[in-house]
Amino acid sequence: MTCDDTFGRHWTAYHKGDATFYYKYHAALYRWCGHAGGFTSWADINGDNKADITCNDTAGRHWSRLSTGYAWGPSVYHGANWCKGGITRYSNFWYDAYHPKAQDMMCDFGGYHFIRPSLGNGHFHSHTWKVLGGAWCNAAGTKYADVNGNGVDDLICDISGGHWMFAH
Ligand SMILES: [Ca+2]
Ligand SMILES: [Ca+2]
Repeated sequence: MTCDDTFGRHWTAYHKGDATFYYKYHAALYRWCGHAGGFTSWADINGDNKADITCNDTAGRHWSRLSTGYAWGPSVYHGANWCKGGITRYSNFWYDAYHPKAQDMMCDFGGYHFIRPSLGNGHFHSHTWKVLGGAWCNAAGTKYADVNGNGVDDLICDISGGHWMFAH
């Protein structure tokens, strides 16, 4: 369970295994991703089962800090003008036998979907691939989840009560 506010403050609640939680305010992350247009999303980008914090903004800039459990690695910048005007999401979409759980950087832009695969070490591939040949779904209705249970996420579309899926 995580909480992020517009001032760039971040909290997490750790389940202690006895139905109680340990709440931690991350002072080290204060003002990280608190700038205008910035939004935080949590994803395991290096595939070590610890959710990492990412920052994405409306200028298409992206940063991340790897979780070491209760502390954070240095801020890593992943470049600008990527997914500007679209919606950046993180998904374990790319099959990578060496880092089977590392989440990739996805961009849903109108009906088009793009991926920068995770390199499994907190960095992303410099190249961007288009996921499908043509337009499919829209950015707001696009979701990623592993529906068929094969270890990589499938592409899901929910629009106005209709539901579609591209399984892989
Ligand atoms: Ca991680
Ligand atoms: Ca799947």
